[in-house]
Amino acid sequence: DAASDDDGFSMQLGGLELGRRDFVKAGAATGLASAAGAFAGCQTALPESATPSDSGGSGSQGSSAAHSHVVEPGEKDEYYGFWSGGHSGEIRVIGIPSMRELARIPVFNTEAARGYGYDDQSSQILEAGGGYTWGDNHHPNLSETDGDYDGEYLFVNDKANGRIARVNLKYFETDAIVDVPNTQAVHGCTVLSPDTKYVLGNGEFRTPLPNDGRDVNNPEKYTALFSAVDPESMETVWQVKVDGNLDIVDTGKEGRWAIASCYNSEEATEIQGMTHDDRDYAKVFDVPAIEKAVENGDYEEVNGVPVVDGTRDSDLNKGDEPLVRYVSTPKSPHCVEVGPDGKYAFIAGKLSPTVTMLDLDKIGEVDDPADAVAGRPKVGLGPLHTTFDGNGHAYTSLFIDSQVAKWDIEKAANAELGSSDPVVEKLDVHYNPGHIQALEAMTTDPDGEWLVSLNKLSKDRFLPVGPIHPDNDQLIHIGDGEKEMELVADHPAYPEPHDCIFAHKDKINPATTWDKADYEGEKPFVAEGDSGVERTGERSVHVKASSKRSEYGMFDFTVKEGDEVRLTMTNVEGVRDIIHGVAIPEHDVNLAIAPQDTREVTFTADDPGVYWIYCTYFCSALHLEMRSRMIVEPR
Ligand code: CUK
Ligand code: CUA
Repeated sequence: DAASDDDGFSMQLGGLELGRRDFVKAGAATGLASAAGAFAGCQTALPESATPSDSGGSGSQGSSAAHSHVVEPGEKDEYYGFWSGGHSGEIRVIGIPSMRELARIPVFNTEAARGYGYDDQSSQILEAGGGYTWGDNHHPNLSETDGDYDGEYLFVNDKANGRIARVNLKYFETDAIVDVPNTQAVHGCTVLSPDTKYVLGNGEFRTPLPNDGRDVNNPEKYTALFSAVDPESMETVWQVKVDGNLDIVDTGKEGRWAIASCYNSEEATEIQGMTHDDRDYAKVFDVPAIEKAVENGDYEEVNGVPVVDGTRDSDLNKGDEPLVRYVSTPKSPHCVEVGPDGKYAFIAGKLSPTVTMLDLDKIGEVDDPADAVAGRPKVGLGPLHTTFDGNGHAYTSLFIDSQVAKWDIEKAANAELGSSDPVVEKLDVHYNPGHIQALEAMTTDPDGEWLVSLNKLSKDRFLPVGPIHPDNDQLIHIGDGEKEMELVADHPAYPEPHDCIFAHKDKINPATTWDKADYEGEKPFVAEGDSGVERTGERSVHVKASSKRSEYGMFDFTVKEGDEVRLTMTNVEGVRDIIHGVAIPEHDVNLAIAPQDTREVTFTADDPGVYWIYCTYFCSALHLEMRSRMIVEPR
């Protein structure tokens, strides 16, 4: 029961249960510059009452940074950062290096400030994506051309409902969500470099195939799928059935290899079984070989998708060109990242203090995929994610040590497996980093300079806001990798980012107003003077109106009780940043319309009466007067 659980927790800590105050005092008295944190267990980070340690944590870590991240008033950031929002379902746009939040892009969630999930178009995107009201997005990816970000799209997974969404970076808006068939949890997600041929999604949870009630009590028949989605049509074009599950994925730079990590090769359904064996594996997918198998008809169609068999015993894995190579790794690896030159895939050990380097030039040549292991530096406790400065260094987050380990890639390739010699430097970060990301680290030409460590816990770093704390994203200066790392800023993050990706501002070209041509044929453009009400049926009307500062195209309109009202509203402004909103009290109507855009909403006018429509965006000195009346006459 709960009470004895609590006792058990204190007991686990032995005599180390110190109050936070005592602990801070003790730390100060002994002149410790850093304290606590390293005692954290793998799955549970312990509170402040852990042992002081010289190797980890950051309880009293301070900063008087030599490198400023301040962007002066009127100046702009150099980089866009796109943060996954975890189970908030959104993407956040943050300027680097200032760490200022610039925008939130609702993706799997509804969001009132932008009217997302309120107007018909965005409601249809959510509906087509399965009709769920939330998602758990972890891995944002930017579309690439020639291995570099082309600024067109951002793709992100939904772990909760097995989906992938696309954000149109012209408008910073979600424009498609695909509910990937046959898959329950899309976790790893990446684009196939160098030209975004596919968006690839890792099915993490194993389920019966199809999951329609068959085999529910036969876990040995469950399976996990690796999925390829077409980035334009957003349709799932093929899937690969594998042994074990799939965690995270990245691709080589040449469009051939996709490398995924796997835990639970035991295929167990509870943790004891999942952690029974000593080893797991990475899976290396040969994309052209998979395409060939699909072309040859070597698949089973399940829910409209060709599913090829990539399990170890599959005939398709027997020949010279196996679809999937299974590479043995230490137990429960976590992230896979491919370095900028595409030579190595870096597979973080999580339970093992090492990172396994897989030689992608060799993986297609060797008989035993284990012979493609090119290095395995020992970097510290709990390695989760790796990023790059483009100058030969890798930086790996250490979840348990609460540190970033910087290490030399070529040294690691030449060192003995398990050597810690390649480690150049370690920096204490706040509690329990997950992803770390450096500028443009996923391209062939990373920019170095800044790195962000996305730490899961903030504890006492910020003003307390109740028991649910923000995360702590820390900005770290890395320069060109020749100098020491320096912690520059803390940044509180609302739950719960996992990963982020950075693009230089020159690679992103957002529109400042809408381009009518982009929705021609889908929605009308209601010019001033085109406003009016048209009865379209016994119980339906179409209301069309324009909006500008500070009036709607109609000061009032009349419908009948019970009418289904389709309201089409255009913002005819040509000036950027003049948004008009449409709020209709007691009808759950909420539109946000950017200049030259049209939004539509359909609702029922159930109750006779007068309803004052008002504008939600403060658009002019007469914003409060920007009103219209919906008159609902009794039938
Ligand atoms: S996962 Cu969250 S910290 Cu979903 Cu990329 Cu590693
Ligand atoms: Cu339009 Cu306020």
